[in-house]
Amino acid sequence: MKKLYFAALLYSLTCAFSLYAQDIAPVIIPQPVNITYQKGVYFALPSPATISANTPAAVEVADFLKEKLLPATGYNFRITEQGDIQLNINTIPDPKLGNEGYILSVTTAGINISANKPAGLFYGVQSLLQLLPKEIERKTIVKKTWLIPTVEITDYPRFEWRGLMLDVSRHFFTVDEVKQYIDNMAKYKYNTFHWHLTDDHGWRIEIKALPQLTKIGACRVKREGKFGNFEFPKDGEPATDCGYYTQEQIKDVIAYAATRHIQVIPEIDVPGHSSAAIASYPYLSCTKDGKTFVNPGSNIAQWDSAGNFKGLTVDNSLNPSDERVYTFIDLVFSEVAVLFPYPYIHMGGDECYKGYWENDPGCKAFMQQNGLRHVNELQSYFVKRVEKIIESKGKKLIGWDEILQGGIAPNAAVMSWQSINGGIEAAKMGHYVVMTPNQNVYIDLPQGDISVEPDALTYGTVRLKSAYLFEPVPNEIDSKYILGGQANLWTEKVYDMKHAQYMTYPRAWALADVYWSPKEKRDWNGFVKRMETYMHRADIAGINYARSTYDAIVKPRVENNILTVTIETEVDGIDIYYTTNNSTPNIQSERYKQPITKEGDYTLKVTTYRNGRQIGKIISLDYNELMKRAKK
Ligand code: TNX
Repeated sequence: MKKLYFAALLYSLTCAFSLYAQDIAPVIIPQPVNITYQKGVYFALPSPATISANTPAAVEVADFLKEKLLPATGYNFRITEQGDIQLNINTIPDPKLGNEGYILSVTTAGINISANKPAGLFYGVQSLLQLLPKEIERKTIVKKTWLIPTVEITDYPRFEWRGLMLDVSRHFFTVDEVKQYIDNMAKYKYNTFHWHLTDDHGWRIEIKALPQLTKIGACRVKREGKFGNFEFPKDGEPATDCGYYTQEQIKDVIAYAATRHIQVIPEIDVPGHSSAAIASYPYLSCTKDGKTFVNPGSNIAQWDSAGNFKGLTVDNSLNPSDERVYTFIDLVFSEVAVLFPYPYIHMGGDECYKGYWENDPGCKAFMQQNGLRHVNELQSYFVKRVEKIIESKGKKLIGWDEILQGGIAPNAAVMSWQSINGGIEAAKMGHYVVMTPNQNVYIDLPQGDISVEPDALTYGTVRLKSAYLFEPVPNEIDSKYILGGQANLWTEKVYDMKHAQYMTYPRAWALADVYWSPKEKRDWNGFVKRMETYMHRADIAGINYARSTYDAIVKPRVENNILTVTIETEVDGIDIYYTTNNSTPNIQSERYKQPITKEGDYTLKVTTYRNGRQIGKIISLDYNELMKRAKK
């Protein structure tokens, strides 16, 4: 009888377990190198559960895991000798795992993660967390059996540099927000946080030798609304919109990131983009006219009638012919180099407007004395000086691809943003490269139709699929020079952390696959399915993300003087419905099958459905807008 009862219990438990099967089939972002699993067989976390770790560094990873498991499970994991979850640093390194790889094995008896280095254990732990039911993302206790599918995973990254960049100058983010951003990126095995700390719109890092930088440079006049067209500061208007990190706070962020195996790379953007520094110390510029202000989001660019860039109305570049500028840079990088324990310091170098240099008697004389024929060579002179300063602090220089202009500094690494071409050029000369072409990885650009996306810069669109299909290693170069890639979040038009998350995800999920997973595992349809799992998890975790990938893509063109509109979707299995009579489209509207060719003035309204349920937004484009786009 007892036996029968036990068998019945076992049966009902197995049923219960297999009911969960769909819920927790192994889905991991980024896609592991190799994963096998046994369908319907699980390990259930016991309570009280135990973790073992074989070195002090492994214990740190165990502590991180404990902390992540506690809120939703309520289980107080003890660290013991032979734990239910075992974290082991290999005594004999496994060459295929390198510094960041791991093996994760879940059997009905328990969990084992092994790695050569703590970073690998940490990534094994991230995969384990992703294997747990999505409720693990909750911050309060969930009463349930915590089942983990039995898997064997062998995993290691394709690239050593997997970054996200956050611009905290255009819009400031608090220490807690920055930590939250870092904690989230760690889930997807990103290992580099590029912190864009200075720009025209605010200097955000305390430099003790140069107190004005944060006294003046960290504050701007307050403006609300659409960043980019704000009124210039008025005479005597107080600058009340302030934000910077003290050195203690910077250390705190670096330590927080370090427990997540993320290196923090500081960017001090010189010689352009330096309004905040010049407002603090006007002697740094050629003009020295005291007219440079910490930009609150005003437009300082001038364009001619044909739409070509003419120049800047405010001088925002450092004067490369003035020794005091190098003294300033030395002071800044002395402190930066002590704070940030990682090899690279990013010196910016992008978009330096050289018009003020061209007209400056000092710069002209300096160029003549030094045999510099063009202002690009003057910039190159500047970058080489900065490289010497950075190297004198025991660090390496990385900068945006403009540092190639006029000749690259001898050991500089290049972050290629205008396209991949700067990266190709640099790699061909034997320089290391981080690929960040705006066409694929600029997550400040809209990810869907601009008519339904939030305020954003619009010189391009980066749809999820173009992020996913990005290939960081061009054919013609030696792949050893490509350190990896990043997604860059510029924040001119990113107004708060929720908005930052919306811009980041799902594109940073896609790019996690690009930077971590083997190239041959790239599979768009498979990614879409995994992404949907993560959307549910993000819902529970309270992380914002965009669903723009489900929206229709409207492509108007003019053919034989008639407007023709093609509509596509980037996700398969989605139906498009539209109207041209001003009514709101739904599943009963015309289903899109072929390009729409219709004469006369009309408004196209389009939406998308999947399995009979609306999944995309309604996009409404009137005739003028369609024609405008068709002509582009
Ligand atoms: C270009 S990317 C910039 C940034 C802007 C960004 C906007 C780069 C190195 N410079 O200053 O914020 O475009 O997408």
